[in-house]
Amino acid sequence: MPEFIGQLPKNEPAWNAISSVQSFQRYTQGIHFDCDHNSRLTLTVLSPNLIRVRFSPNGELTPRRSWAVNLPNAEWNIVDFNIQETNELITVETEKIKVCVQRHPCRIMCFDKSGNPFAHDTDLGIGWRKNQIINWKEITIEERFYGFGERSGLLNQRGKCLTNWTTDSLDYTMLTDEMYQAIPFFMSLRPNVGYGLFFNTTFWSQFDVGADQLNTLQLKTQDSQLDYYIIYGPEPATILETYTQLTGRMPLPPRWALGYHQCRWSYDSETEVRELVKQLRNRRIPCDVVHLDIDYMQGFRVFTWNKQRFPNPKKLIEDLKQQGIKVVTIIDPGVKFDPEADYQVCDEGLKNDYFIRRVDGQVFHGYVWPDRAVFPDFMRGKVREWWGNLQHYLTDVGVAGIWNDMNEPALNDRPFGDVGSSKITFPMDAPAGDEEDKTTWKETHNLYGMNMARACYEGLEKLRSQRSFVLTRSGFAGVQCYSAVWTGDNHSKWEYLEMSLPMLCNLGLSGVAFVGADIGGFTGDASPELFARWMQMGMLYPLMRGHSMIQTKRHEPWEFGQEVEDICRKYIELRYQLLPYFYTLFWQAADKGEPILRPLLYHYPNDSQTYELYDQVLIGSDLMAAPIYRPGVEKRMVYLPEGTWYDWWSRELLQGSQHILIDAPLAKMPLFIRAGAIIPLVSVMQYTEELPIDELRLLVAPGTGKFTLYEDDGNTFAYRDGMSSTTQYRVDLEGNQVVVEVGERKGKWIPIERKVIVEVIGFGEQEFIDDGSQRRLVYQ
Ligand code: MIG
Repeated sequence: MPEFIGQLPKNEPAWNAISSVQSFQRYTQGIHFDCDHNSRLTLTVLSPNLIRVRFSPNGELTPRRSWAVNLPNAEWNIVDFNIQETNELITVETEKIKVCVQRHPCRIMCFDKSGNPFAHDTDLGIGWRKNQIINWKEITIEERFYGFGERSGLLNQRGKCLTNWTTDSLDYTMLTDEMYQAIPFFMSLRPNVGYGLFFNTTFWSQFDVGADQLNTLQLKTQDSQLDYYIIYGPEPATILETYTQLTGRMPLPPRWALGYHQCRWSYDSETEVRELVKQLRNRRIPCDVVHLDIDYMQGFRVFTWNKQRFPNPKKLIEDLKQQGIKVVTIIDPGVKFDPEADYQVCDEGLKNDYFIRRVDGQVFHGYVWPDRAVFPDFMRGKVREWWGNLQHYLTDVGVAGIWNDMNEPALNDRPFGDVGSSKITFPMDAPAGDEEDKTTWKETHNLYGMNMARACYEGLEKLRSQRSFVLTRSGFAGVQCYSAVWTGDNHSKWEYLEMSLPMLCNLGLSGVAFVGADIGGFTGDASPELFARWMQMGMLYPLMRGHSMIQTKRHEPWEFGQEVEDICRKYIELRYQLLPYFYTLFWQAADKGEPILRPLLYHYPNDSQTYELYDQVLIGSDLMAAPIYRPGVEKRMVYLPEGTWYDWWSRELLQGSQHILIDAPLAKMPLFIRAGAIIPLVSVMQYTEELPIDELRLLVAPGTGKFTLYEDDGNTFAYRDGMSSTTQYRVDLEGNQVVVEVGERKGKWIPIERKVIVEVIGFGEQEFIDDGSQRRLVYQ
């Protein structure tokens, strides 16, 4: 067992406290402070809004780890900063913020340029004891807290104690703490002030956000040093841009991955998969992807196929491709321990010593789906390379994406289902990582899932000439660089529908934009009403996947009667119409780290009405949805932020800065367009590549605004060599006229010849053949 997993015992020894600053020296990128007991504090200025704080009780800073997710200090441009010294304070000032270090007692205080304080240490400052370190900070009355990676419950996380320790949190509830993902990052917001904090520790860590003491934030870790980054905004968008500069951004996924995904545990034979696709196409339910869960394998052996049920996967996948369906297969990290059989994955791993060993040198075993299993050490480069290449067993037959499950890791000490079997993890003292940078799982546990996803992503990038789809259940800060994330085993209950939006929003505010929850709920049977409402909300999820557990009632859209099937079709179709809009949002995520699904506070950070608003969401900056998530409800309140809005369905004009009551019968999800919005739409297709896009429709809401449309081939890596294009559209009001300006298309990628129809709400349509040149359209 780990030394201090979970709450610390009450009778822990007292903390050693950082007391006074003795002296300090400036260096190119910051300042070193020598403190009492030989302890040392270092501030590094990486950007005018980004300061790294490190504290070491014994004065030594460990060198950078090979698996570190933060961009190295050396890769930041040297930034200007001033130092001022008084008897009490040493102040570091950049263009954006001031960080003051008080001498007695030593504590750190930050201020924006108007003098608003943030991220102040309390008088206790920093403390430490054996293998633990803590930092106490003040929380002001108005502050709210968001992000923290994957979190259940609603939006604002203040008042909770949030642990960063990846766990198979099946059956999670509103109150669950440890989740599949561990992302030690948050952002704090109050009117005019916003900052983010990335706690740079891979060890077990915890944020106590005013749970223990109402107005105190505690950062705790089992690391031997304190290492965190202060990221000043004040806008959430600035915080995220900087945070993702530090930890990375998502690569552009293939465009088909933005379509509808159909999944179940399991479509477990070729016949069943073909029948499913036949139903999808006959019923005209658009779909791009079918996922195969664990039963496609031979006895749950990863990288194999069950020959009885899938006699010719290559042929099957080829036939599905003809129908516009891509196949994604699940892979777990546990490799069946099968040395007697001729199972290559196990043999190669054993022969090359790729599996995790206990501290006594024995190969570590755990029990998962294939029964007794061994686990690759994904912290090692060679192992990742080997694993990455193993994906060829799947890509050779045409698989286009991989779904990484159980990688928290989830495993038991005895065969699944045995009496007394309990969840375990790798022994905390077992070695992990390469020889040059060896450690134990105490330090790398949180990184296991992300490094499995990384191995997969890097392997697929080598094996396929097109972009692939990667999905993972577990991850750490930076997981966005390799994979999309889904929120694991939710239930087919209204509470989980309600919780899904804030969960996905908090993931988005943690740098992970490509996220989704299982539509319909994984565990249990959805009612027709729940399913219809879930598909409406699911259409907003960046990853739109329906999934359900084995032995539950089937959850395909046609399983709930004609009315629900029609509702599902309507919302999946809407998703397909909005694809050019969504694709541009994915580009914004890849380019700037922006979330795709955004809580309202993201664009209205000074409007405190948005701070607790978890049941409305913005898709990009211009579309706002207010879904229904309770049974029997056919009306709801909607908050319209400042400005003017239009009802998506009736095109009615609505004044902002007010609450309205809106009708929402079962077939309707309230949806609004911001005045000044320009939303690109295409016609409905049964899959994203069904037809060439020879007609693009721009839906314009009168007002002032702009939108940059991003386009490329949607499939290959040519965009990295500049084969992409952007077009900027602007809308403005001039007297009684609405003027739409189409900018010149920039970039090397040229779309096929197409008609562009520009519809201004209330003013009618105009159209032109898109030759990439500038033009001005006037509406009156
Ligand atoms: O022990 O592969 O969260 O999506 O269907 C359960 C079977 C393992 C858990 C995943 C779920 C998946 C299921 N998996």
